[in-house]
Amino acid sequence: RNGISRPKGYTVSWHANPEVEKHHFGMAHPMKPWRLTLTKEIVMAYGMHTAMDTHLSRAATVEELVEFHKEDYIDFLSSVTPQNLGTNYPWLKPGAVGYSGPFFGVGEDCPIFDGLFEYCSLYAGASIDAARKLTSHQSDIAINWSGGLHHAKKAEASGFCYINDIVLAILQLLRHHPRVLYIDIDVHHGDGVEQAFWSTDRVLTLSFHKYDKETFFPGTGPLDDTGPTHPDNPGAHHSLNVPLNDGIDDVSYQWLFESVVGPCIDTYRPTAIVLQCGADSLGHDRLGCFNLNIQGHGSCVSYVKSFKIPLLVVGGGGYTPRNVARAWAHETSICIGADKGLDPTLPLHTPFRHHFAEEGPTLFPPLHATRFENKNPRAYLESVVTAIREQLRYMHG
Ligand code: V1P
Ligand code: CA
Ligand code: ZN
Repeated sequence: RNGISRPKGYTVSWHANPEVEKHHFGMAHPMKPWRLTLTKEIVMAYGMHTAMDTHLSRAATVEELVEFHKEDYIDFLSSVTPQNLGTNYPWLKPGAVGYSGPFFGVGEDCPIFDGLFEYCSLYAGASIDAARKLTSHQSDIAINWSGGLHHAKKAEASGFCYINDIVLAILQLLRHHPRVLYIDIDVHHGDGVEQAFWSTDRVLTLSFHKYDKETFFPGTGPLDDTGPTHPDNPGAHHSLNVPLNDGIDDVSYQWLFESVVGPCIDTYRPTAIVLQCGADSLGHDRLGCFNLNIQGHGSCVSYVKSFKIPLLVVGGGGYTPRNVARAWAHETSICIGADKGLDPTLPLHTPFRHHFAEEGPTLFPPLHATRFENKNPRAYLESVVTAIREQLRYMHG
């Protein structure tokens, strides 16, 4: 169907567990795990699952989670429920006073919902499995759209992220790979991953994001934050940040991405790459402020894939579910090399077709007039590229 067949000469694996999709952060919360159901429906409607090794992922074990996270934080995540929250953790009760116990980042952004630990351990297990498929040479590209939760810290949930599956996956890759490049195209700064590998030269982190210290979450990731610069720190110069303003479009973003990522790969020579594909950098995202189309976002995946380096692809943000599903389905097609042959009319039927009614059943809806004005002049983008190339010169001391 649709001319979909297994890619010749390489293997793509898909890691997912439908249990993840059933969890709810709460009605008003922008993170909707069911966007993964929508993604899978498009992928299957095109027949793309027949071109990949599909794996039902399992929950990460506590032993695996504590490779990065603090044990008391994992104890907390695995035992807290909406019902016992107020009783067992009185300091987390709204309005609690006079207690300075651990906070673990719980709150409006990171609520305690039913099945929280199952949700976390399943998306983390999928990223760990995906990384192991790469290290065992059973896959060339491994995909986990439920992962990419880049803000989680050692002992703190942050920005809708509880477990940092990316850090756990990179730790797996580092068992076999001398150098891992992490690239993050989510509209937010990949602060948790950057911080985790702040002190090593075996991971180069590179995040593209909207940056405004005062008004845009998480407020970190200016151009000159390249890692602790004291001379005996091997991690110095191994964090790269590309801060952007509102409204960047496909043409600018693609030029910028290739002008930055190309030299990073040439200089650092990674033996594995992790690409976080947060879809909140698309136009019309509920939280984002960029103007990328599905094609522009996907061109980042095509470019990274073209280097033929073992690749782990993960999801991340993305708050307009129908567009998240379009983007990640399109990017799945790029991974299996089917993007050129894909019919742009979504082959969807009820009950899923109605989710795409707003723009019609197309994979590539054009942006409409309500988009953000592009506040990234060419001269600004050129200055960023120059600065990054300058920073890369420090990398080998
Ligand atoms: O802006 C904030 C915090 C809460 N304020 C006190 C400052 N939080 C953001 C978090 C965005 C997280 C993005 C995660 C990712 O990078 C990876 C999965 O995409 C936030 C926003 C916002 N507009 O930035 N939280 C919420 N909106 C929110 C809205 C409704 C209900 C709960 C949270
Ligand atoms: Ca980013
Ligand atoms: Zn985001």
